[in-house]
This record gives sequence, C-alpha cells and structure tokens, in this order.
Amino acid sequence: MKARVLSGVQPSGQLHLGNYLGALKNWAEIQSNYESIFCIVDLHAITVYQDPKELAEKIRETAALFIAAGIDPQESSIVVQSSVSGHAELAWMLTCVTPLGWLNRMTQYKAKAEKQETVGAGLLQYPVLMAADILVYQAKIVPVGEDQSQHLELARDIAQRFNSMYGDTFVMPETRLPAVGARIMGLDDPTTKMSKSVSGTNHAIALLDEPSIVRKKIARATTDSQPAVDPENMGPGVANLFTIAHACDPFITKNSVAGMRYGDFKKLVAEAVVSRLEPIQRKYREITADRGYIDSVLLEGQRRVLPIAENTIRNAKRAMGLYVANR
Ligand code: AQP
Repeated sequence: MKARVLSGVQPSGQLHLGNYLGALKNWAEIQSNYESIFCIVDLHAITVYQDPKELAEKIRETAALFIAAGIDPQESSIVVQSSVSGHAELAWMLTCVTPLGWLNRMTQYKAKAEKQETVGAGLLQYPVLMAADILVYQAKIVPVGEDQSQHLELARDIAQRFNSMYGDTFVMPETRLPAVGARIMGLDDPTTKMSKSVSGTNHAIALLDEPSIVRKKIARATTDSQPAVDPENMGPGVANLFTIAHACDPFITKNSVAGMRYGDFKKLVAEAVVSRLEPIQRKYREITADRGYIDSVLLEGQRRVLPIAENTIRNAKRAMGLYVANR
C-alpha cells in the first residue's frame, strides 16, 4: 500500500513562485509514489478577514492552479478543506489536548498577530487546525516549505500527546522539504519570505503574472552594490535570485553565472522564470475555460477522502470516550 501524502495552500491571495517552488512543484514530482491529498485550506484563510466573494473565487482559482502546476486529479485528490467537516471536528478534539503555551510559541502567530488590530482566536488556533488536516487522513508525509516546519513539529507533538493520553490513534507525520526552493524570499526584501499576505507590487511573482510583468519585477529586485555575481559571496538578494533560477532551470548553476553582470544575470533569471510559468499559465487558461470542470474535480476529491476522514473521527471519538452510535 502506498504511504499517504497531505499538503495544502491557503486561497488567501495570488499564488506565487514561493508556493510553486516550495510546495506545488514538489507535490507534482512525488504524487505518483504516494496516495496524495492536496487541500485548498479555506478554513485557514479565514483566520484573517477575507472578502467573501473574492474568497469563493480564489478557492476555484487555487484548485485550477494546482492542476495547471502538474497535480493530476486522476492520481491525486484535490479537496476543499471546508467540504470535509472532519478537519474542523478533529481540530476541536485536538484543541482540548493542546497546552496553550505550545501555541503562544509559534513564530508565525506572533508575526501575523502583530499586523492585526484585533487578533481572532482562530489565528492562535491555526496550527491545531493544521495538525487536524494532517492527522484526519493519517498522512505519513507532509511536503511543505520551510516556513511550515515549526507547525509540523507541533502537529507531531499533538499527535504524540493524544496517542499517549488516549492510546495509539494517529500516524506520526514527517516533514518533507524540497531540496531547492524551501524558502523563497521577497524580491523587494530578501530578508522576508515571499508571501501572499505581504503587500507591495514588487514583493512576489504571481504564478499568473504575464512575462512582461515578471521581467519588470526581476529587473527591479533588490541586489547589492557589487557589479557582478560572485558565486562564493552572494548577498541575500542575489542568492535568492540564483535559487529561483536554479529551481526553475537546474542547468543554471553557480559556475554558469560566475562573473555575470547583475543586469545580464537578472535577464537570465527572468527568462528561466518565464519559461517555467508559460506552460502553467497555458494549462490554467485551458482548464478555466470550462467553468464546471473545477467543481467536478473538487466534488470527486471530496467523495474520495470523506470515508478516510470519517473513519479517523470515529476512532478518535471512541478513543476519547465520545458518543459513537452502535451500528
Ligand atoms: N516563500 C516561500 N518559499 C517556499 N515555500 C513557501 N510556501 C509559502 N511561501 C513560501 C509554501 O507554500 C505552501 C502554502 O503556504 P501558504 O498558503 O501559507 O502560503 P503563503 O504565501 O505563506 O500565504 P500567506 O497567506 O501569505 O501566509 P503567511 O502570511 O502565513 O506567510 C506551504 O507549503 C508553504 O510552506
């Protein structure tokens, strides 16, 4: 039997190159070796305010981008998190075994809370819901970018605590980071992670950015005061551009860029990104031409995974002594 893989993306804005190189590309590469479930985690997105109309559109757009980036809906299940109630149900059970101090330590919570006028309880709760996403499917492998490593450790701690309090119920999940591209930084500030929720026109490259926009953004990317690429001594901006180029085209290596003037180097990076995005954008246009297609994929994904989630919920309820009807 194939081991199960679970991962997700929030439909909270435009998917960017960090999401692709840190997550989607990796998913597409490993999907045939596992039983894969890829989620559009809309319940996570609402931990900060989302415009309802936009969120509804983004959920479908995100699903279409999964497929355009190489996720095969025949092979993998593409699921909207809120369409399987087991995520939220298990999250509550796990909340009750999670010490508050564990959540207060999460760096992403601290960073996001700083930006909110009023911090919703859901923001603190976010990593418990993420643990539930993984554990409800008994997933063994969780391919994510580096920013999620701390949340994954917490998911393991929560699983362990539940298992030791109530008996073995959950499979222990493992983090799987990509070899290259685990942490793509913002073009405007190479010390912060490229992120959907950071504003600014030159922060992120969206997967649906036109080639002219990609070229413009990379031309403006922050570098440093050196004239040319020194592979042994790259500043953070140049190192980030190199990582992007190498992840998009493995033939671009430190040797091949050594001594290049920054202007030429940026052109090379831009062309590598444009070539990578072009087939994704073409496929995206094809898929979205048929409005009903995405809904049919999401319905099929839900149908496939529901029995797995229901089985885990039954087991977790029995373990805790909650009511389960005798049938
Ligand atoms: N910059 C990144 N580099 C590599 N991987 C990344 N991921 C996200 N950013 C990078 C990975 O993409 C998957 C989905 O993550 P997400 O939906 O949380 O994406 P986001 O862009 O981080 O979204 P937000 O809404 O802007 O969240 P915050 O503000 O929390 O960063 C994950 O596997 C993630 O690791």
